[in-house]
This record gives sequence, C-alpha cells and structure tokens, in this order.
Amino acid sequence: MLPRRRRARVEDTSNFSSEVHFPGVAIYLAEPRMGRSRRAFLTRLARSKGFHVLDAYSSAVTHVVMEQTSAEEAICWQERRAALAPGCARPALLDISWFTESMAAGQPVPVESRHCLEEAVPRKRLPSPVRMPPYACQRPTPLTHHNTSLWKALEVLAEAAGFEGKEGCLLAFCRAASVLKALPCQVTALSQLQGLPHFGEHSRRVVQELLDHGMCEEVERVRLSERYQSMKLFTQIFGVGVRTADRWYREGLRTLDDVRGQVQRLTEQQKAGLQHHWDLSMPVQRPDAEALQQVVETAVVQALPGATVTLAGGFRRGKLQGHDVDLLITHPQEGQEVGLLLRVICSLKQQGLVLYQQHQLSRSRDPTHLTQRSHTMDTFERSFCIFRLPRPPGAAWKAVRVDLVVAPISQFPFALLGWTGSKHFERELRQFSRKERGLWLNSHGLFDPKQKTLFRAAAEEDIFRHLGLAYLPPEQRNA
Ligand code: DCP
Ligand code: MG
Repeated sequence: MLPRRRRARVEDTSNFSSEVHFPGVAIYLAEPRMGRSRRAFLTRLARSKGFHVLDAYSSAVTHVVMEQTSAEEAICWQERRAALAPGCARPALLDISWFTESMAAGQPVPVESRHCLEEAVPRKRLPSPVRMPPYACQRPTPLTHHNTSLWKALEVLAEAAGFEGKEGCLLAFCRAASVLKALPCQVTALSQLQGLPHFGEHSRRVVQELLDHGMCEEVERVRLSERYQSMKLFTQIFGVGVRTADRWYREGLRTLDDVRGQVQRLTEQQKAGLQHHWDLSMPVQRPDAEALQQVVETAVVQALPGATVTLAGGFRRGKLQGHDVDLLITHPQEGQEVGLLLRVICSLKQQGLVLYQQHQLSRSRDPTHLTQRSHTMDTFERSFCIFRLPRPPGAAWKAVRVDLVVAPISQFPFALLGWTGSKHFERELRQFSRKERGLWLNSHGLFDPKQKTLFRAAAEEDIFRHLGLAYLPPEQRNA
C-alpha cells in the first residue's frame, strides 16, 4: 500500500463524495469508445477506491484513459485537446489496461510502455494529407501492403456486389479497397481516410466497425451467407461465370455434387473444370508456373524458332501463387505467329500434357477496328487449357489452368499490358485513357477516335508515356 499522504474530498457527479488517496494522479476517462454508461460506472468504481477522476478535461489531468482506441486515434484526440489548451503539460495517454490493473491493485500501478497508447504502435503516421491520385494507374500499388484485414473486408463486399450484378457497388468497393492497398502505412483511425478518394459512406462505415470491434457485422453476414458461399464455389469452377452461377443458385443448386447431378447441362469446359476441380482449386505455385512456361517455350521454339513466351498475369506482378498461368506468345516478325498455336497444342498433346483445351481463333486482325470495340475482352487467338503438370517420377501429377494467348508483335506491348493486370488496374487504366485523355485503350492498341489514328508502341513504357502517366513496373500494378 502507498502511504496515505493527503486526503481530500471531491465533489462527485454520482451524488456521493469520496476521499482522494492518490493526489498525484488525476484521471480523465475519454468517452468516445467507452460509452456514457460505462464511463459513469468506471468513474464510480475508481472514486470508491480513492482515485481522483475528473469529469471534464483540464490541465489538472495527469492520466487519460481510453478504451478500444488506437494509438493514432488517441494522438489525434490529444492534439485536438492541446490546441484548445496550448501550453498545458500533456497527460499520459493510457489504455484501459492501466486502469483495470490499478483498480485490481487498489492503487495506481506504475505506467509501463505497454499501457501507453503512443507507444503501442510505432508513431508512423500517414503524412497528412496523403497524396492519392484518383485512378489506380496513377499510383504504385505493391503486392504486399499494410491494410490486409480492412482490404479483405471490402473485397468480400465487392465480390458479393459482383454476384448480385451491382456493378456500381462492386466498383465503389474495389476502388476503396485499392486505395487501402496503396497507402504507405496502416490505417488505425478513420480520420486517416480524410481526403482520400473513393471512400464513400458505406466503405467508411465498414472501416469504422473494423477499427472499433475488429470485425464488421455486414461482412460476416455476407461471408457466412448461403448465397455468397454458393456463388463463390460455383464461379470458381472453370467455365462458370456469375450468370451461370446465379441460374444454378436460383434453381436450388448449392454444392458441387448438386452441379455434378446436372452433368448433361454442362459445357465441355465446365465438365473439365469439375473433373479437375480439386487440383484447380489449389493455388498454382510460382515454380510450377515457371516450369510450365519452360515446357510451353520448348514446344513454341521448336514449332517456330525465334518465337517467345512471356509469363503474364499475377506472376508477372510478383505474386508467388495464382489461380492459373497466363502465357503470351509472339514472334518478332509480324505474321509469323499465324498458325503457331495449333502446332504447339498438337506437340503438347503428343507429350501427354494436355488434359483439356479449347482453341479460339483470332476474330479479327485489324487493330484499328479492334480498339473501337466497346467491350474489353480481346480477340487474340488463344487456348484455354488444363495442363497436366509434369512432376518428378513417382510424384502425382497435378492439373493446372493455363491460358495461351498469341499476339502479333505490333500489338504485343498492349497485350502484355492488358494481360499483366491486375484486373482493377486494367479497368482503371482504360477508364483513365477514355475519360482523361479521350483515347480508347484495350489489349490490341490505343486509338484516338477524333484523329482516327492508332498509336504504335514498341514497349509498355511507350503506352504510359503516351497517356502522360509515370511508368509503373508490373510489381506496382497490384491495384
Ligand atoms: N484480365 C482483364 N480482364 C479480364 C480478365 C483478365 O483485364 N476480364 C487481365 C488482367 C489479369 C490478367 O488478364 O491480371 C490475367 O487474368 P487472371 O484472371 O489470370 O488474373 P491474375 O493472373 O491477375 O490473377 P491469378 O493470380 O488469380 O491468376
Ligand atoms: Mg492469372
């Protein structure tokens, strides 16, 4: 027990007075996260144990106690108070743990760094204001970032909106999620979102709930819903899009077995997808992707010396795993690539590597025409495949989804840019081109509709330059 040095009587709002046993300690319970009734209860408790608790914040306060409050938020709170009372000594900003330990001990416990909100996390704050241009193609987005759980929650809501065909909603959540990925550090207080683009009321509400309670009720409800789970399961099947998944769901299908029961209605692609579903639902690892690139490259070069195979998609952006392997094929001499893909598939089939493949001819070779298309899907010659991944002798083989895409060399930089992704990055880049520059971009080219001219590019860098954008290497396109 501390010696009783001085006893004083203080007035109390709860209509009883109590003695102050620890005169060096004047507590202020900050209400925002605590709620009024809990604050009143804690105040009564502390006073009954002889602590001096102030109802109003003043220069007399020595210990500010907060509950469920992040360091960033606490510091913001303190700065606002400091602005109101300049020159005052700053009280310690303490987590509720200091308070409860003190109550249990019957006296103020020594303040340790673990109690201090300012020291709970490094004082690395978002420089304010964070300069965040509105389009994802105007800012670097690395693969790993500082806001995984907030980002994931918004991604679930984006995905769910996509399942319901709510495009506007999907875009809004994708944009907010993408801003989180581009931030230089962790968001710990809602105030840090001030001035950032694309944070509407809904996204802010989700973030607030996650910061306050570590979970968001809406997100959990969606995640656990039968609708979301079935739609996710179905759309993960090779060859199944949102429309088909939705139809199945409305017809009462819920599981893969339900779908297998309808086998007569499935396309060949969906049948193959179901047949290899287990393997295809496992992520493809980078070494496997590189091994497959090697296998394809060998066949390609054998069929057409000088032709090249480039690993695109998520792996080009630095991902260590992905849902498929995206390979782009070209030849430095325009026109040489025609007919190449069928020869390559034939050779791979002979090696027993092709479990399924669907060939799609190039639908047009005129890039001027192609860049005027309103939709974004390109029309390159391609093959949607399931490969049998070669493994060391004795090891079981594994089915892997592979997309082989052939682009003529004149369109190759556009194809590479388009197939590197991410999907959101591409969407934003196309929108930026159209809205901000009046140019139409897709995986075939960049078209000026006013001049009726097509822009030629030798490399991705040229396309960024022509759009007046700083070049972003693939690993910074993880928007
Ligand atoms: N792409 C696109 N629009 C689509 C489909 C694809 O812009 N509708 C582009 C962007 C993608 C790239 O093609 O990044 C490859 O498509 P994937 O679906 O394979 O996406 P990722 O490779 O990025 O992801 P994952 O790692 O899951 O394969
Ligand atoms: Mg991919």
